[in-house]
Amino acid sequence: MSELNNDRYLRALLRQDVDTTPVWMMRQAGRYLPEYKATRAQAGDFMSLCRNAELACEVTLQPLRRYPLDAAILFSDILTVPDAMGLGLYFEQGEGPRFERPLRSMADVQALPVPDPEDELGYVMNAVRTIRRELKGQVPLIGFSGSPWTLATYMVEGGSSKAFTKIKQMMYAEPAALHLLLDKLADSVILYLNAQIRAGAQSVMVFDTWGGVLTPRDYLEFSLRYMHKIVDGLIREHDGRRVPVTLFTKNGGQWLEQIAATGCDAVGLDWTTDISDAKRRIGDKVALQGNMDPSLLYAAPARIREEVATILAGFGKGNGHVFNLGHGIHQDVDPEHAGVFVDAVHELSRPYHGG
Ligand code: 1CP
Repeated sequence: MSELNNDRYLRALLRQDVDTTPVWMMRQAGRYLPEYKATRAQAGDFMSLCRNAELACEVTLQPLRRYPLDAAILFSDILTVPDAMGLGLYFEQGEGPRFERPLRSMADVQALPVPDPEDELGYVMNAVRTIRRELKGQVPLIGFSGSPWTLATYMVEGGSSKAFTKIKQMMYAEPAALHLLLDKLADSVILYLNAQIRAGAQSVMVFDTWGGVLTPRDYLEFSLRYMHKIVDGLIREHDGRRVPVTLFTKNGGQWLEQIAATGCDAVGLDWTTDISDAKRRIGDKVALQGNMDPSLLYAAPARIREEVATILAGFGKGNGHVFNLGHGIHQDVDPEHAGVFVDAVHELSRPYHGG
């Protein structure tokens, strides 16, 4: 078993004792940091940054040099998987992600390959190995993927979406095609996350950013069912340690019990759920990750600290809380405010642990 200097994050996910509540931030490497923008410019574009193990490692470590974060997250993107399936991912200046060849029909779905993670996605595994080497056991490394449903939205819409028109049309007109797609994506994600674990990821998280746009019934059928398949297919122990799995559905507050029942170790919460309610509902089964509104980082330091204190009090005493934002950090926040947030979690959470 390789040694970790700080394993609070892994311990909290397993609901074990910690000295202070661990904290990291979704999208902690990114455009709010001037040093990220400089490295991205050096790489040329976003995908070149992801494909270069040394530069991907550099941007992964940048937020850890500024803040005493309790975890690092692999610098990559959820859309590497559809790209490896042949859809042709590209980013246009000032625009979101796009695909050259979006999926339109059952025939397109049938023709999709399940990518070999050591081949088409070998650059991600190289980044994982490089980051682990450079972290030198400072904190654990989180690997990740998108949920099948969330990946499918980009693959069918051809990019970001507001109304999800095309994928919902497919859902009603050709549900078998959508199920085949989701099943292939679940198989691809299992291989991809297991390869990340073998390469050195010490915990994995599945981002279901768009599960919350589904009706209550459709969420269970088209999103949660395939995340459950992933949880069942993952390596849960590696290098002598349990590899915790976190599932995060944005806007998923109404399904917490069903998410917790998949057998995952932790459930991510956005800011629209009260953490004390979440703890009452599922806190005896899983750890909770979250859940400050990322917009709070626009507030003054005193207000940020007050919000951190309120969330800590909501969770109360006991194990099983990983502090985070309820979604990714916004690109125009003041980096100093992120530091206020991280320090407030460590300082204000001590009374909730030990004794
Ligand atoms: O211009 C740039 O530099 C690119 C911006 C960017 C960044 C920094 C993109 C494009 N991806 C990333 C990195 C990233 N994406 C990480 C790793 C870094 C970290 O957390 O520190 C992770 C975990 C993601 C995950 C991701 N990508 C999600 C799920 C989480 C979430 O925020 O909801 C989603 C939906 C994506 C798609 C994507 N990739 C990039 C953008 C701008 C988007 C969102 C597009 C949209 O809103 O639909």
